[in-house]
Parts: sequence; C-alpha cells; structure tokens
Amino acid sequence: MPKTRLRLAGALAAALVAAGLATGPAAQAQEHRPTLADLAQRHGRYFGSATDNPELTDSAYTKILGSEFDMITPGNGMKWYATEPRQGVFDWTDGDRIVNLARRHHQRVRAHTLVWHSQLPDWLSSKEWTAGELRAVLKKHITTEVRHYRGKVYSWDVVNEAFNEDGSYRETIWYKTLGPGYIADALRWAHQADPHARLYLNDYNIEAVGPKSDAYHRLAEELKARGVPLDGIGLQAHLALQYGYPATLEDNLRRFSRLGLDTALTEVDVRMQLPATDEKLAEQAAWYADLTEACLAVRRCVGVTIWDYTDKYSWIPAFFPGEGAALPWDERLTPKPAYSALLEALRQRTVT
Ligand code: 9MR
Repeated sequence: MPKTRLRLAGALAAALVAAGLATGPAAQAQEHRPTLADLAQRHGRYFGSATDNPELTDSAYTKILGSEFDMITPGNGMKWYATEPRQGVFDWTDGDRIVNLARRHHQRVRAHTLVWHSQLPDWLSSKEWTAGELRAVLKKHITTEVRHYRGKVYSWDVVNEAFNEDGSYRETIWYKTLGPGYIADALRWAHQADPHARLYLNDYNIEAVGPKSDAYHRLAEELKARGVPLDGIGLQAHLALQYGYPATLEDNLRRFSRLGLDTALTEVDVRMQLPATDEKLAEQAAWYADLTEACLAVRRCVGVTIWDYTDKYSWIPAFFPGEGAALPWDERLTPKPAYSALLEALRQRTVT
C-alpha cells in the first residue's frame, strides 16, 4: 500500500534540509551522507539514471551523474537511428562515450534498446520489406550491436513497447512483417551474441496489474515455457500525479518474480501539471519513495533507474506541454523533496 499521506510532512521537512535551509549537526551530517547508489547496494540493488550525449558537456551535471548512481542508461545513444544510420554502417560513437564514462565512474550500464518501432533510421522505416529481408536486417542489427557491447553492459532492453494498452500486439513494422515470433527471435539472437547480458522486455503503463501488464505476464510465461532466453521485465514507470499512483505495483512485480524473472523500474519519472507547488512536490516525493519501497519488497526487483535525474534534461516538457518537474533534482541541479524521500526509503530496513 502506498503510504503517500504519511510521507507528506516528512518530505517537506527533508526538503528544507536538502535545500540547505536547515542548520546544526543534522544539516552537517547531510554533507557526508551516502548516495542513492550506496544505499541501494545495501539492499543488493542498484540506483540508476538515464543520460544523453548532448548533456555530457555540462560538468556540474556529470559530477552528480558520476557520483550518485551506479547504473547508467543511454537515453538515445544506443537506439537504431544512432547505431545503424545507414544500412550495414554502424556508429558506436554516442553509445561508447556513455559506456566509457560509466566505466570511469565504476557504473554498470542498462543498454537500451534493440527492437523498437520508434527512432528508426529512414532507410529502415521508409521501405517495404519482405519478411525474409526484414528478419535478416533485424538479426544483423541485434547481433552486431550486442557483440559490440559484449561484456560491457549489464543488460539489454531487447524489445521495447511491444503491446498496446488493451494487451494486443502493437502493429509495428516488426509485428506486421514478421508476426509475434520476432520477440523470441530477438531474444535468442541477443543471447547468442552476449550470453551474459540480462535480457529484458520493457514497456510503459505496465506498473499496475491490468490488460497491458497481463499481456507481458502471459507472453513471459510462454517464452519461459519454450526456453526462450528472457531474464526480466522492465517497467518504465513514467508516472503522472494526475493519473494516480499504480497501487498494485508491488503485487505486479511479485507475479513476474514468481515466473522466475527479474524486474526493474527502468525509466522512472513522476510528472505533474505546472506550476509545481509544495503540495505536488511532496506528493511526488511520496510516490518516489513508494515505488522504491515496492522494488525493495520484491526480491527479484533488481533496481530503479530514473529517466535522467534533473528537470534540466527531462524529456517531459517537450512531449507533454504544460507538464514537467518530474525528476528528483530541479533545473538548477538542486535536490527536491523527492531526493530526500528516496534516501529515506532506501535507508529503511537496512542494517547499518
Ligand atoms: O528520452 C528519450 C528522448 O530524448 C527522445 O526524444 C524520445 C523519443 O521518443 O525517447 C526518449 O526515451 C524514451 C525511451 O527510449 C522509451 N520509453 C519512453 C522514453 C520517453 O519517450
């Protein structure tokens, strides 16, 4: 059960500390506090952030990125348009830059993403392919990219956003040309190319139990029964205050665990209608804490990744006009109540 209301007061108080408005020993102690990653590791979990190549020139930004997190996801740099801009011509510049940065900071990488309907290069999306041709294109892309990053990434989002809201297959170029079997094929090709990478299916709006998450549950059960190499389900968790908290998140994580799968919260943000008020920021903080606690409560939920860490680089304002303030750090890289709430959630039930 979300403990949303209980947390509001605590989150506001913590916000004062985070904003540097509190003084005395408690405030001083904050300066040496463990990071989100430190605290997550005490639970055998990671705490990650997405990042994107254009932001890497911002040194105030990379300082926090390099210190607060132990898992990094490239927001765009490993997508098809970036990695195979012309057929058979591969470009690892953006992905490598992020992998190298992560390595320097002793961070692991959740690689994202191999098969998606969006952000495809024109040569791929503008042509009519036969099934045979497209299957070969897909196999080559997966094999080449996964081999390139073999041993350098922890996991792959192999297939991204394969289902519609009602649980039917999304009519993508992949589904329409190859049928639903493209998912098992993609997982097998990825596994052949890097047998150690953890292989995920990843989607949004599957945090709660419902038709879309049911579709993943059914598919995962079937793939496992057939021996297809699937390791986990990624729940993106792009949440919005106005739509309510997904109260069945923990139950949902648990039912995937029971199939023998890992789960991860892979792209978390909690947006709101602007302007942000103290009340909304406190509610947001409570949601961040609740979703983290849901993950900690389920043994095979391996970690949480936020979809970048600062409002300065969030995708939300460009995609949802009038909405934003979705991340735990604000546009000036100052921690918001959500940051303190995350620390508090991660401190619970740990032996210090
Ligand atoms: O963060 C990514 C943003 O920079 C891109 O413009 C956008 C294009 O669709 O993709 C964003 O990342 C998406 C992720 O790859 C898959 N899940 C939804 C994310 C937000 O759109």
